[in-house]
Amino acid sequence: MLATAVRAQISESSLGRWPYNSRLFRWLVKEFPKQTTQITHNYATEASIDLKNAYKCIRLETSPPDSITIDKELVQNMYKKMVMIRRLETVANAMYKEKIVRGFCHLYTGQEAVCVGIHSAMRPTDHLITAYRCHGWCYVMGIPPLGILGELAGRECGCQRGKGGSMHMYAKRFYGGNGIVGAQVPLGAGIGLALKNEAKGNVCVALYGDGAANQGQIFEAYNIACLWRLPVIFVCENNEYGMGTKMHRASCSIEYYTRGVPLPGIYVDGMDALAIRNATQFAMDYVQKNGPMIIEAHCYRYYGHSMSDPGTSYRSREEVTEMRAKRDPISLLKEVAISNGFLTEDECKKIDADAKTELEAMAEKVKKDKEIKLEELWADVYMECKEEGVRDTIGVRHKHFRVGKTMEKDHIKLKSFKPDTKLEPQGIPMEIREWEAQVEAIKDVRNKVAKDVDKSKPEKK
Ligand SMILES: Cc1ncc(C[n+]2csc(CCOP(=O)(O)OP(=O)(O)O)c2C)c(N)n1
Ligand SMILES: [Mg+2]
Repeated sequence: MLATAVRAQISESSLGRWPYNSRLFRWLVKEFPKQTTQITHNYATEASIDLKNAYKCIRLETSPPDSITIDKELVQNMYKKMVMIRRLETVANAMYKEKIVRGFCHLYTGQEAVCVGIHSAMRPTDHLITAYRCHGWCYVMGIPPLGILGELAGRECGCQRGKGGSMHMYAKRFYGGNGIVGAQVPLGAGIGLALKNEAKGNVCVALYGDGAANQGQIFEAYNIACLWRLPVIFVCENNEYGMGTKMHRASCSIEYYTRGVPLPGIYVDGMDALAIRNATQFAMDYVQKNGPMIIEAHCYRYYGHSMSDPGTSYRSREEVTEMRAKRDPISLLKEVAISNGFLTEDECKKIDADAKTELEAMAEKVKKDKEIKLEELWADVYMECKEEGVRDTIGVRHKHFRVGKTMEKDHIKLKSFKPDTKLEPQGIPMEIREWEAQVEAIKDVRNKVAKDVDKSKPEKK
């Protein structure tokens, strides 16, 4: 009976691949994990996944493809990263409760698909800037977990030698970790300006939350980025809550992807890492040719705003439980991986167990590490010191010196600071074309009226 059902499923697919989203197939995988994974394992090297309902688009003539071709390496990679981030946050949470991490700590749990999906579509030369909920981003942008945990605990092994803490971690082409809500968005536009000027075709991803989405500086950044056609993808990580406020109570429109007139926008299911990957790939191509666009990734945060917030006074426990049960991004990708024969249930368990062991060992290492010495506090302030000593240090002007490896030098190579002809709009969007046409029409009318007035004037004798 099982074999017949499975065979029927295989022949149902025109490509001879598993239609992972059919209800019967999901049921088979759930009921007979061993048998189905054995069978699927012999088949899959590649699979096509249907993403028809994952997007909504605005002000776009084309939209992201409604399917994605995936292979074993890609899915395994993405899955491992998501599990690693989940475990990283579990360890950070425990370290906070043990008072090893102090101060702020904003967990990313529940939003793993957003950073792993977006990062999987970025090239190694692209740039990224985000807000304070940054641990997942730090990891995908190349900070090793020990550097993240060490930084949270303020220890020497931290990626900023313990001087930055939770919200201030940086890496090559990764500009943090920013604690001032929304401030990273204009900074992201600035990075985009530098990239446009550098003219190597690189892109900046600038992220912000639904709670930041109503700030004026967001719209100012949209405006200048659109005017100068900057290669920036503005990503609203809509996790449905600000610090303690549901999105509906803070925003007159919760359709964040539509709100950047005349910027185009894509809404994507932020719990589906593959849909996010597809949307980002589309946006990467778009922004290089046309200038900025918005992606709204609709996700959900499982914990409170920060460690001091239990996260249950403005939402019910049932809501969180339901989201975890029905929309968990790791479970969703796991289902795809297993049903397409890219991973088995046992392999998934091993990935999780390995991540847990690895991170717990790192936590122990962090606990044994020490803080930097007091004299080092004003070291590594600048990448390159242009002045004599560290500016604005109280009393004595401290000498600049380097201790940490800090970041490898990888500046954007600016050609000129002037917004010159290279910044001229390339593909002018429809709204601007229409507006320019109207301006021309008004000019014509004015000229015509002026001529008529001239003609009607009596000639001077
Ligand atoms: C300019 C500024 N205003 C207020 C705050 C306080 N604050 C910290 S987080 C936050 C809510 C942000 O919510 P959202 O952007 O949705 O991010 P999320 O916490 O959901 O990741 C606020 C108001 C701040 N840090 N900076
Ligand atoms: Mg939010």
